[in-house]
Amino acid sequence: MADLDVVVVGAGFAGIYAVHALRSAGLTVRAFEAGGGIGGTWFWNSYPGARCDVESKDYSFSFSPELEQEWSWSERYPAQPEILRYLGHVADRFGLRPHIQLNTRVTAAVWSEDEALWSVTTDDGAVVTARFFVSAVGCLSAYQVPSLPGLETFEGSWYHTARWPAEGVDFTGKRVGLIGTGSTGIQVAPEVAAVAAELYVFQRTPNYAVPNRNRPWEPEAERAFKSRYREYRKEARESFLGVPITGTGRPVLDEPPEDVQRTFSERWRAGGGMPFLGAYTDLLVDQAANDVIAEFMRDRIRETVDDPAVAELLCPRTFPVGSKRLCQSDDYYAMFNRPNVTLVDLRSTPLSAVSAGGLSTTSAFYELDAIVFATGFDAISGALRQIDVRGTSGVALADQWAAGPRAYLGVAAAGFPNMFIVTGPGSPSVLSNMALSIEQHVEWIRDCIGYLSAHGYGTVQATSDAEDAWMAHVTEVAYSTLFPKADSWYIGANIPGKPRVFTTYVGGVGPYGSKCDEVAAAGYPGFALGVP
Ligand code: N01
Repeated sequence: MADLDVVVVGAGFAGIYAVHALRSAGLTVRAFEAGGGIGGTWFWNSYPGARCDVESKDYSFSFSPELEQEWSWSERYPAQPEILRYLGHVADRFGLRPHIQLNTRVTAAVWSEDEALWSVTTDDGAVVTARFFVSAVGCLSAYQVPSLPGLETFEGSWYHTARWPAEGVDFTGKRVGLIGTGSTGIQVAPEVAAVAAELYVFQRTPNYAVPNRNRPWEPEAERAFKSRYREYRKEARESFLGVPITGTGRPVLDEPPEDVQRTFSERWRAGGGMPFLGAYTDLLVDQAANDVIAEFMRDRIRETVDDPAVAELLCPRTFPVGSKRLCQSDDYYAMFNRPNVTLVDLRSTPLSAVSAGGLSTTSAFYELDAIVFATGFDAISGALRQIDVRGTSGVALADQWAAGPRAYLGVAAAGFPNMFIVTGPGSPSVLSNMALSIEQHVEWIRDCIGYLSAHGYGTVQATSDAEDAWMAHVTEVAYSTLFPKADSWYIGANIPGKPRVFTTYVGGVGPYGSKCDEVAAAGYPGFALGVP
């Protein structure tokens, strides 16, 4: 007899909702969270400037119409402290905290075939057993610090943005080096530049950023919007990205150039990546179409940055727009006009070493008081691979995923009975509105467990054939787009030695949800169901 029905790993958006949904279904649940607070990504990434690039009205739970009505977001794009407050409110409102054990890292999870249960070990040495094991570890949790020779000799302070000190960092008057110009680096840079004596931005690959045009959510607009929230949520679930977007519905290459400029300019003025990239139907599938939006964006960089040489270095050229996460910032490019900001091009002069006083490239030495690493994550599979997960016959998940992470419908790995992965490899996850995708997955998992009980089954596991077929479909859809052209974390290219496999489903949130619903309605074809 297991101690619990379900062990959940993680207490971010996914873990919080899993605890609520599974408990509401009558199951006994405990979540383990490595952090000292709930919030996951939004607990750890408390660096200055951290803000979601999905609008607050979308990036929030939809499961409770009351919650939806009573919570008021202050801004169009929510900042990290507000999201953390929101998640705290959800945990309190639904009485979830007693079921979440903080400061506890799951180190191993082993399936026992004889007993049909998972034994889950935590870093305090405790072992708990459960019928089901639900990973809610998140797609962007295993952070990466590059191995720079001499880092241990640095006499200043260094930080990774995904482990930001809760008390904050005062960079006033400091000489700061920032490594990394992805979504995170682009957010943190202007905040540091505003107070630091000097900011050196060490750029390996320039990135595309669209304006946020962030603004307060005025009470009147909020009231009007909330009067049709339910309808809007339904549209979101059926949409392509988990956010209803209105595009022109036409290919950019069929449009007169002046119409294209007008459309892009309007969307640029309105702000936000999704409506901008969703303006035309061919932008993410046709390189020639993508070249049009890329040149529009490079023109905006050139007109913003005063020094033409710096502007050219900031112009991305090596990957299609949108094939890496489109960054959002109102201040990033203009920041390079400040006298205390220097762009260092690592393509022509790579980093060579860190020493007591600062950072060296192959051509210069930069004296620094602090280094900020915004160098990203071992995404999608990294956090789960850090746990010693063993399925049927003791097979390690890390070995099974040696050629790349995989899961049937992005939720269940073959050979790992009664284990579910919220927004796992093969689901729309990071290329969708995560809040919505998390809800969809958790509800599907809850219903699957409910089906097993109702029909006298005790175990469920994806078959290898179903997993193979699904991942082949995921790959086929991905390779009909421009996504695989980028050396991105989506494809594992940012981690030395990681297999280059594109595992996010880009066939659309709506179609994906329908497929999951069909599988459930048909009695779970592609899964082997077993009696206890
Ligand atoms: O990480 P990244 P991130 N030497 O992997 C550079 C989400 N997010 O934390 O491109 C020098 O994108 C690396 O350079 P290169 C969002 O989904 C969302 O910024 O590999 N540089 C790159 O510039 C996002 O996509 C929000 O050449 C090194 C950077 O570090 C995801 O999180 C905000 C290096 C890493 O960029 C990850 O974003 C923040 C080295 N050795 C994050 N190693 C919003 O919602 C790496 N780099 C707005």
